[in-house]
Amino acid sequence: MIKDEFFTFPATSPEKVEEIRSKIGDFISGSRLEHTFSVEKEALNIAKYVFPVCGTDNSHFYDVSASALLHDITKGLSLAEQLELCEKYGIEKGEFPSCALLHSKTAAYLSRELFGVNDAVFSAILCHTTGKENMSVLDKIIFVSDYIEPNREYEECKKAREYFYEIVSNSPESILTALDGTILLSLDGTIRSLLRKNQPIDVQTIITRNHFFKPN
Ligand code: DGI
Ligand code: FE
Ligand code: FE
Repeated sequence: MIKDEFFTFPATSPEKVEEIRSKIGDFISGSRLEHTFSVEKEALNIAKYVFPVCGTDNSHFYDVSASALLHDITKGLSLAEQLELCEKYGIEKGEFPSCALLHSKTAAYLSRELFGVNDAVFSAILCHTTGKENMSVLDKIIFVSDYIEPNREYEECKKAREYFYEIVSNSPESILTALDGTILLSLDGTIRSLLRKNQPIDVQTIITRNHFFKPN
């Protein structure tokens, strides 16, 4: 049985998840809201395979829902608003401040202030864009479901989705290896897409990519 730090936290309550669900539309709308609900569905499905392997109890499904529902809560804010929140919460702006890179950090802090999310949920929201070394199982579930949820139509997302579910359907006991492999595919896809668009690559994206990279 794999012991993960995530499962040592007291779980988010069902009432808290319903409170979040009822308020999420005040922050995001349209396709972003659809993406959010799709990430929740995907993440709960992945957790259904992961939890038995880790011997966790079902109360932690509420952590999965809370993290998924809140992960992009600040995605609609302007860069100026993101920077204001960075100032307020003491968030490091990084070398190339952008909404793409700051929304995960501002979302984690805002979620903690507004909904009192636990440290496991805070971490999953905080690292959902660049990943990090030593990700918890919850961090990984959210990272992967954000990339492979069915509303994402990029070829690279579809391939990552196929890769993940092929492993899961053939050998469900390999789910944790499948998660790690999908994180690598996702980061490679993101880096390629950023290079095509001539965008800067956050140093954490590279660190995470190398962490998950397995030499032949
Ligand atoms: O918020 P989502 O669109 O659901 O997904 P996300 O949080 O994974 O990614 C948001 C955006 O961030 C996406 O357009 C790709 C971009 N991104 C990811 N890693 C990096 C990055 N942008 C830059 N400039 N550098 C990165 O390392
Ligand atoms: Fe995001
Ligand atoms: Fe997202």
